[in-house]
Amino acid sequence: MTALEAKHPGENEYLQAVREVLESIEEVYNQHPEFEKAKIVERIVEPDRIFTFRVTWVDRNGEVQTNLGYRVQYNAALGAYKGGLRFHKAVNVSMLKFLGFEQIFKNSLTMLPLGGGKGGSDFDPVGKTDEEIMRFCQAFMYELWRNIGPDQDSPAGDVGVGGREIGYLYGAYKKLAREHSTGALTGKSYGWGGSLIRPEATGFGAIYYVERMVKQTGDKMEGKRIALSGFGNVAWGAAIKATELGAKVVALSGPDGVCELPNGIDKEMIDYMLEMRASNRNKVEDMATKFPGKAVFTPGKKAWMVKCDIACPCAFQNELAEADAKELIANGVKYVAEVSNMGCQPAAIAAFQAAKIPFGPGKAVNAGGVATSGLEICQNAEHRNWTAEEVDKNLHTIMNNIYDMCVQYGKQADGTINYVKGANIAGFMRVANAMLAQGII
Ligand code: 2IT
Repeated sequence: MTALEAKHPGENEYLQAVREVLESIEEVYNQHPEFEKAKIVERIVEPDRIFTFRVTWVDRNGEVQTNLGYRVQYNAALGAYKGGLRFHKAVNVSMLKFLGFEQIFKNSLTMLPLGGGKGGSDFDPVGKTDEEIMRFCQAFMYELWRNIGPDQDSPAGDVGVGGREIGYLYGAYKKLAREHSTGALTGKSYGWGGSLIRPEATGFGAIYYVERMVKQTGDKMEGKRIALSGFGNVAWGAAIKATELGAKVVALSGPDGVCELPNGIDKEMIDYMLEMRASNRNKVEDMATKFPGKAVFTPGKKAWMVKCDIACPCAFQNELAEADAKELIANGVKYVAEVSNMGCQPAAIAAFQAAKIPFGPGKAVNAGGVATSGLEICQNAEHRNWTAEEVDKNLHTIMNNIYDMCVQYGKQADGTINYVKGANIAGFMRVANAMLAQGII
């Protein structure tokens, strides 16, 4: 870590993600001198390569805009690079390196043949028109198309990139590459290569994992109050599945504040989340304006002020701080599961673990998204569309398997489960063994 900090000063998210993994695997790693000999850790922390490129496009006023685009191809020991694209004004190399690093182990946990990658741009979708988004996606693909493909690197969505953006990106890719390689991008719409359940998959998978965490303690989902942060694709899928299992979604949030939902969320409100996302306004207050009384807006506050049994960050890295953890604990939270990547700050995780509150880490909890991207690639390769039931059944099996591996590797002497440790060791071992078998490359 000292060497890495000196080599990559100021890359705080990246260093945070690496530190968490190295601390978790240290003991197991040291039992494998062959890993040490092949310098697996020194190699795995550095991406295979990073592409950085200029993206120039014309906005609605005819003005020329310039953004930066990136693709981090991190590790291909298990398969072609796979991971989302993030469009957000704060995107930089450190953020994409942390996301790409996490993706290696997450993809490993799915047991599918997926390497790790991530990409994106500092393009800010907030307030943009549909045409501006299309032109930006096309300009982004002018640069990226040569470096992706079903057997090379397959991007998907992340924050700021959903079905609409994937459609524009795929259209541009196909035109430039002159081939219909559907597996070059996932998260496509149904009808031209997309998979049923992919939009819901991150949220559904997360709730399948949470359900196991709850059952582990002899408890049940029914009647549980669950606070979600964000209101995007991930929170949407989690809200559907949590409601279906009889839990009550009591909070959603946005950069502008929190909406408390005293009676839980209903179908109309869940559908409205999609409109809120499509509007590019990025304001959760719109929910309270649309459903007065059913959603009560408080500006400037986070979802964690709302009393709940289960807390699920679904928005952005480091969104849940130590003070939030203390407030949740004081309000009686029973389970915490990260659905966003690295949603909790290290001190918040330490606070939950010290209070003996089961804590599920993002790379295990949210792996259903990329797992279903893997299933989309399978369907593309065999020129077939699976039914929703078939996809959901596969997703559920994968999440159960991930949960079981976390328990296997994370069981502590006192009988409690350290899910962070379990996920990191299980994810790491598969990649490390593959790297070892494939030689020094
Ligand atoms: O963080 C993630 O796992 C994603 N944004 C989804 C990646 C993917 O390739 O589906």
